[in-house]
Amino acid sequence: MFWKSLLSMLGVLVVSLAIGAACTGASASRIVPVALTLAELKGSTSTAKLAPPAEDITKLSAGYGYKAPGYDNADKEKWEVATYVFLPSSVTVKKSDKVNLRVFGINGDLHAARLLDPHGKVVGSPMVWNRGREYTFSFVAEKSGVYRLVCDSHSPTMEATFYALP
Ligand SMILES: [Cu+2]
Repeated sequence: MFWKSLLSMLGVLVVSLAIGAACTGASASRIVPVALTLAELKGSTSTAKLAPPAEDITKLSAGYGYKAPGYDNADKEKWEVATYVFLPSSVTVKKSDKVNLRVFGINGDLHAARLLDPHGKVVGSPMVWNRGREYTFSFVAEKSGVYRLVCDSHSPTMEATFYALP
């Protein structure tokens, strides 16, 4: 009799737990690992091949760099341009995904970054990333739309987008 009652109670408990889990509608969020690199792309040529830009390109974006002809004493004609980027610069996820980011700084001594949700609201705390360090942070894509990771030190060109699909 005791065992029969105990089994009956356990049966009710199991059914209750199953109904409870179904009613919460909670689905396990998918975890998306993303390794992000803070990088600087560079290009150079000589005045013999191509004239340097007529305007100061560093005024177009804080993310642009320029070294005028002669900056390199070994080559008086060489000039160089650069830009800071996030690599990769776009990632597609789904709404409710948890994005686990590992960020590593290759170039640029300092990157002041913040993550904006699809409505432009800052997600979490602003971050400061330095060269030669690895950082981790996570966010849940609670809304569908475009999340923007913006580096204010190299705005507007240093930006990564996370497209959260519905
Ligand atoms: Cu930056």
